[in-house]
Amino acid sequence: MKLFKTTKGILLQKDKDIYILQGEWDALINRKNLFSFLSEKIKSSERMDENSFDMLIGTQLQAPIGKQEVWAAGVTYLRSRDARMEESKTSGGADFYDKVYAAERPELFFKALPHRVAAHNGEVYIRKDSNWNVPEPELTLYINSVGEIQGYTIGNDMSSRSIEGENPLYLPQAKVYEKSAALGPCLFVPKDPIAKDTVISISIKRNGKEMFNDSIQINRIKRSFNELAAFLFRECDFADGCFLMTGTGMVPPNDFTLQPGDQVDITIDGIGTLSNRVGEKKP
Ligand code: DO4
Ligand code: MG
Repeated sequence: MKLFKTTKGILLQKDKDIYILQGEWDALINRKNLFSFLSEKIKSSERMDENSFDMLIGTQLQAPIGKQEVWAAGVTYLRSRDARMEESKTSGGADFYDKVYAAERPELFFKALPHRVAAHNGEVYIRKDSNWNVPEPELTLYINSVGEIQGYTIGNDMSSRSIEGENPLYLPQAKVYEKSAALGPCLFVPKDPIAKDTVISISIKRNGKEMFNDSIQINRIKRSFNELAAFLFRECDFADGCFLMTGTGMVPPNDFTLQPGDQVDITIDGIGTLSNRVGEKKP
């Protein structure tokens, strides 16, 4: 099932059927066995026709987030480790990426508060003080307040490679700024954990021309999703649950940087496509 958060309320899509759910987003999603709860809830929920659904999704869609913090895991795929070792060669920081890939403790960092998160079809920003910017397509977990993964969405962990490459201690500036994250288009709530052969793919277009595309199966990740969630919940409480981006397995070639106007489309099997135009913070 898929949950869509709109300015007009919460919509649930189950195969071809659409339901309007009563209730508030955070209270609705933060529970044990969300799939079973939603399966019961639709029995007493009003239906919506496909045209009204398409109209609401086209004009009123929000990111599938309420009050949750967004966290991110890093260097969970070999491709990310290698790209970061390369970009930090001259700063002397390369060893840190190699070590964290192999270490028991994963890299976890705070990514965004909800107001910095772009929705599907919204703008993501690149920093004006960075000359090397990339999107990071990442399967993103929704974890309830007791640490259990209840759903999935598509995440874009926008990153400045020049700032992080200059010095790994600049990571928060490379990663955290206005509209440096996107989530959407929906929260996917499957009966069972997401399939290990799920494919995540990215396409970047400039003036309609494709500049980069790539794809990877999520089973290429070094760590399990439960392991990442468990580390995050070790010493943090999340009253409304939280979102955790699980790291990128795709990095454009070193001569590529995003420009304002670029179109970034990230697709994950079973969830959909998260589309964002690249912009910059207004002065
Ligand atoms: O080590 C810095 C961040 C890594 C990251 O965001 C990723 O691997 O996706
Ligand atoms: Mg990332």
